[in-house]
Amino acid sequence: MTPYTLYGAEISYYTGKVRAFLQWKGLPFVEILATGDVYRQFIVPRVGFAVIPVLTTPEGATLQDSTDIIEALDRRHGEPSVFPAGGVQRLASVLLELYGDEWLLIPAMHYRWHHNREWALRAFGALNAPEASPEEQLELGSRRAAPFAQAAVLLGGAPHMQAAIERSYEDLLAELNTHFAEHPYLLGGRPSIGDFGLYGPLYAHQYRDSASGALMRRLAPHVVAWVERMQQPPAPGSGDFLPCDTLPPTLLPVLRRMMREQMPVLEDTAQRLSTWLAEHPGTPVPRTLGKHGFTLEGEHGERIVRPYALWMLQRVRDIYRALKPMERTQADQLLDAIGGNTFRDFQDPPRLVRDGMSVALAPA
Ligand SMILES: N[C@@H](CCC(=O)N[C@@H](CS)C(=O)NCC(=O)O)C(=O)O
Repeated sequence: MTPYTLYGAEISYYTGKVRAFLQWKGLPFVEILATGDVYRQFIVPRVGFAVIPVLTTPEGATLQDSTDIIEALDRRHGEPSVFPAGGVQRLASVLLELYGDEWLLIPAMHYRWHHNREWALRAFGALNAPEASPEEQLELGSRRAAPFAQAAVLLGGAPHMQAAIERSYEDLLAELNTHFAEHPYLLGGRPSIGDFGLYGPLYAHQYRDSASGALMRRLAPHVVAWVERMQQPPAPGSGDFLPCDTLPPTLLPVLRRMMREQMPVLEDTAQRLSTWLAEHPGTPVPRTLGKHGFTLEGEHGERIVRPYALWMLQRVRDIYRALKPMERTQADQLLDAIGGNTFRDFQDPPRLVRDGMSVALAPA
């Protein structure tokens, strides 16, 4: 089979998500390091903006966005799928994909830029100019990484929030450590889309960045073992989700955390986007819509409003709405158990499509 080509990097959150999927699915691929030249000569001309990961198919089509890439390839290559057939498991797994993709950016960026800064600058320099000297790489990394380094604060990591971010992340590690002591993956013996979503931050930042990796090894050895299973799947394409659409009880604290931390922000984002759309008819939606407040571990911070997250939430809501009556009842019991009222009663904004790293109104 002609291979896929993945343009990405080891330090990249969403590249890790796609790479692990390709490996588990047993799809042949070659990975091309996204150096400065590769961005200039391939990524920007093909995609229109600078981003990784990008994937090209054997037929030469270009796909961008880890969520779309995985969905398209999973559909194309069929079973075994990373989307569970059982409705409750499917819902839980896409909720956790959304949590990993959009919310765990906060600790991932905070730890990278506030605890692993020089390490990360050197890694960015090495990526952009693999042949340069270490001093040149550090200097180049400092220039190239500036927007990413700023993002740590824009996403919510201002100094007064950092202790809360660390408390939340360390507690999440403890919850996942308990879970992975009993189960190889989130839903049993096979990775689901939720595993790939969590793996982005937990591999590319929290396992690989030097100080963060030491923290994970000290606090959560079972999470380390899961990261390594995801990195090198012992048996690609095999294993089963737990039978009868059940969720392991050890996953409930993680889902509760997601509902408590992220859902209020999504709710406010939806309100702001709906207002913005009404006030700016016909205008492309920017990547960020100002700032709003958020609460973590009882502390109040500010962060940029990201409409993109609502496109991911819309996919989750579509899955919830499409559940069969029996599954819907069980899903509602799950939502009761995890504090999921806001999700169940969500005031959906107008129908959206993804537009690069932002969203647009879906065509009528
Ligand atoms: N939602 C996108 C996010 C991709 C993304 O943010 N990639 C990062 C690297 S891990 C990037 O290239 N960011 C460029 C930017 O934020 O301008 C996905 O899932 O692929």
